[in-house]
Amino acid sequence: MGERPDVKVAVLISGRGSNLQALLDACAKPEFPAEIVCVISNIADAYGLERARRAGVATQVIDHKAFPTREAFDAALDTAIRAAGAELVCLAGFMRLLTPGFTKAWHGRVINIHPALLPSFKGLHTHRRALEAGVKLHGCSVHFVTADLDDGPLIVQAAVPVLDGDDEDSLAQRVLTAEHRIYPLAVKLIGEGRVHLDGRVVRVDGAADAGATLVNPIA
Ligand code: NHR
Ligand code: GAR
Repeated sequence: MGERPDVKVAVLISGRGSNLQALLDACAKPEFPAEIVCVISNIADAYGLERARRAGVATQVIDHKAFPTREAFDAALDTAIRAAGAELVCLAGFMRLLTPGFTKAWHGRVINIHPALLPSFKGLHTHRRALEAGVKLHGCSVHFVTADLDDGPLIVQAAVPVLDGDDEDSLAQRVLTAEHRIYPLAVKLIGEGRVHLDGRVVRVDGAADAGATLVNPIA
């Protein structure tokens, strides 16, 4: 009584789907306030589709190459997402830029996980570029999606150290572990109705601040 229904989520993927798996695992817990109603991939053999099937979640392949324009592809996405009854769209390694028409129609209801501490390292190859830049702290960000790439309001971020001897793979793995923690957290906060968009800034109700300053290296 008085409980809000679970938020219905569509997850869009293009690949291996480890972030999808983290969301599936979170949603399998009875107290988690979200339900994944469909997984959509633009790539027919994305491994994430197998993860969804195994979890008993409906899947759909919408191949961007089958459409004459980006607008037509996005219209097909929109139709499929609405047909599934989704209220929130989670991009999880989804590799196609969304058109302004789509991001406007879904403003405040599409989120993405990006493997960098935005606004640093927008775009692709974030770990390589972080190593080249010599940053000592790197990480990941969950943000609302707007028409501008990797530019939307930030919801949750996690920082990880860059360690001596890191290569792209070891750094990616450390960041990915943090992604699997903060993506379900962000969906939980939205499902609980605690996330509020205020222009470029997101407010999270009733959240504690991180306890500590992360310094790297320590000497
Ligand atoms: N769409 C909009 N409008 N805004 C964002 O912030 C988006 C987005 C779609 C996806 C995820 C993203 C990332 O976190 C994302 C954010 C794809 C590209 C890209 O250049 C860039 C960023 C992201 C996803 N895609 C090429 C394209 O032409 C295709 C690349 C490929 O197919 O391999 O769409 O990094
Ligand atoms: C993740 O690291 C995600 O942050 C990143 O791709 C990986 C997908 O892994 N996303 C982007 O770079 C978006 N352009 P996954 O398929 O195992 O979740």
